[in-house]
Amino acid sequence: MTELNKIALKIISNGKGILAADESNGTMTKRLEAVGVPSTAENRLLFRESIMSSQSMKECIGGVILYDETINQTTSFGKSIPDLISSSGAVPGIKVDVGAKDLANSSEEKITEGLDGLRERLKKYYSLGARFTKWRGVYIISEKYPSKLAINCNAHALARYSALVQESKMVPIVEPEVLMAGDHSADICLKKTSEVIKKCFDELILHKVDLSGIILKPNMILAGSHSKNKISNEEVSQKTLQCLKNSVPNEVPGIAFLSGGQSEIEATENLNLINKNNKTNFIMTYSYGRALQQSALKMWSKNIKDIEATQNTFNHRAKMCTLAAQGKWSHALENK
Ligand code: 5MM
Repeated sequence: MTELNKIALKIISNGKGILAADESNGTMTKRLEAVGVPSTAENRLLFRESIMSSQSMKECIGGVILYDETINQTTSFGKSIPDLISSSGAVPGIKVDVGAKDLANSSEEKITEGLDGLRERLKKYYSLGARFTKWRGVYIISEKYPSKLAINCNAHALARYSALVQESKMVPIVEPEVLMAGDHSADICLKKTSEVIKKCFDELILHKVDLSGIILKPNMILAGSHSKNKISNEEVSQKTLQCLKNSVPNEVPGIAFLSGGQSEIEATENLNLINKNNKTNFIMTYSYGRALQQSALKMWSKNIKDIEATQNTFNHRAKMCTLAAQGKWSHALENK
């Protein structure tokens, strides 16, 4: 077992999952303003240190993805954020892409940037305590999209990023997110997501990335958010498993899904069914942003000093997701 494989397994084994708290300041500002809290560096830290000090950090969360601002912050009780995460037994991680920019010659699509100077930034993040990283490519679905161009160049960037991250002794999370927006069917999502993931692995292999030392972070297979033909949760799990079984090499230790705009319950129920029906060797867990933090953020916004209520809400959500990562979740437990 390589060191990278050990780190990956530490993050995702035994029902543990990933807290994706890597919202850039722009996105975090939208999230905070939506619940009526001013987006200051102090408030962003207060919410994040509250949930990152909760009990479920020890029991449910194997890794936390941070944003550059947060990995450099010190909590109000004097610990650095990476130390706070490590002291709960979880692994600190960092988003290293600098965002999705318009793709030249296909301006409705995006290419994720951040390769320039990445080797040097990785050294700095390692010294701050990070042991894994994240890079997200985004793809839209329509009749003509994602284009071959977007599929190829995002896969190339994800592979170059992964190779550099492994060189720096950290585990890359490879996140190709096929967005839910649109009126497409689940079968179109299945076809296009499979194409995207397969191309990512072609490039990862070309770039000699050690596949046992990565974590894949894909979307689930869903009908578009405006589709009239929604499918059942059972079908979501079956199609998602079909996609991954056919496009992910066996060496990959685990898959940590993004929630992508699903509600907290939907994302939990789908993950639970995926695990119940999983006949592959892949660990299937969560790397949720919104589906882990939404309720906690709402609760926190009622009284930003009431840390206990915020933590209770977060603990419940994390516990439900961890049960789902083991196929042990139920509606009854949700409402207990
Ligand atoms: C937490 O949100 C991340 C993106 O932030 P920016 O758009 O501000 O850079 C995002 O990459 C996230 O990690 C994943 O998409 C998963 O989040 P969801 O909310 O889809 O589970």
